[in-house]
Amino acid sequence: MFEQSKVLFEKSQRVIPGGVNSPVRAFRAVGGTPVFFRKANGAYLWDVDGNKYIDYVGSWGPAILGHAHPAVIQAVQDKAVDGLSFGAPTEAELMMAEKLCELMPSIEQVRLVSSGTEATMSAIRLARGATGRKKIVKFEGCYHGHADALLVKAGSGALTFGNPSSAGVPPEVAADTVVIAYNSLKELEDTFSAIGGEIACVIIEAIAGNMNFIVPDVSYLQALRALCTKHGAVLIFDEVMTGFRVGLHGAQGHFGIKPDLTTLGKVIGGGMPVGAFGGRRDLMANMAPLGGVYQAGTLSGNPVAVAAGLKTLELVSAPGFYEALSASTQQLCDGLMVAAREEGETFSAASLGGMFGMFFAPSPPRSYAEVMRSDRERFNRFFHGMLERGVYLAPSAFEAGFVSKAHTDADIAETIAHAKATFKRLKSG
Ligand code: KE4
Repeated sequence: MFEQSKVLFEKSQRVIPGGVNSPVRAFRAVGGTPVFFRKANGAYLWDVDGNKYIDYVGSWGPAILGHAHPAVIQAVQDKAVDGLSFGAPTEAELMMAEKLCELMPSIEQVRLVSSGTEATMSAIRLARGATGRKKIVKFEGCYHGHADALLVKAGSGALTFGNPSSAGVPPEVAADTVVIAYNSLKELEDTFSAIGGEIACVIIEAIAGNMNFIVPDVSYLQALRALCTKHGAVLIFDEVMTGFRVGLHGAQGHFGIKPDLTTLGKVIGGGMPVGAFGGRRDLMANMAPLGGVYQAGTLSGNPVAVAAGLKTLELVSAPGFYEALSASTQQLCDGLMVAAREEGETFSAASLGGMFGMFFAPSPPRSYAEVMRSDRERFNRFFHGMLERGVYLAPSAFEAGFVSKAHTDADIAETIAHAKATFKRLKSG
């Protein structure tokens, strides 16, 4: 079934570390050989062995319209023939900036970059430059890309400095990153009581999609907002994943909470490399060439990538888009839970907008610790059972899943039928 993928993976490992350009793709978490894909269209993927899959990764979020949407492809082609990159201002990036300010009211000014990592790295630097403070606060289980200051895991105690979660991150860099438990009001309050005046920013996934899927209590986020305001810390919502995925105005629109800065990626590029960070005008005024915080990029605001993003944002703005997407995502989760119950499987699922989480646990986790208690071995067996039946899930128990507008009721029903067969197979050991 995966012969060609095996051949290509063996060759790739000779010239690419681990055979992949991003670690999660290597299937290390689930075992087995990563699948090499040749083509994607709508809700479907085809691998190099000709196997077809219903896709619930969607390139980790960007493919919200379905892959290779004709209007997006046309927009890319139309723009590409006029030049791929100028390294100079273009009207396209102006239009993207205006659209982001329109759809994300907390964003008064925005800078385009080429990835989510660049967006969060720049937002952290801006917060430190604007406040003159060094400390940043992040949450265990949240991922914000691979900038040094964010590759940090919790220290021995919640309030002690962080430790690098990657080789190559100097301890003195990690020392200024405090990592605390997600959705824990007490740890939040204790942290601000202890070091509130030293905190440059708090960066959070307002809906966590990198420890599978957790929607925190709105009261928790409201408390976070109030504490940042009280102590003069910049509140950064990392909406690289949730932006235009959970709704037209992101997680901040869902919760009605205004962060000081927002980072974006994925959907705003429609599958092409676009990231962005933006927010309060007084903060953004610190960015070079206006102010002293430096950030740059050869391909920032690339007109071809922006054309894909603009067309994507135009199409997700259609009336009823998110209502329909939310309904099909919830239909998937409900069907998976019914199938699991019928097979006596301890399983739960939850969704918001076009993203969802699945857990081999009695109910959706509310914290990183609870996520870690779910049965990842059972997930891994489920993952492979579904893969063999033609359903492509994220190759890790700690990733969220994504539904696109292209997923039909028939696709959802077929997925649920495959899940029922897979649960039955799991039961037989
Ligand atoms: P990129 O640099 O990968 O474009 O974005 C980093 C990033 C920042 N913030 C959040 C909330 C993110 O989810 C991400 C990237 N997400 C992962 C999937 N969990 C990308 C997949 C990968 O690393 O290959």
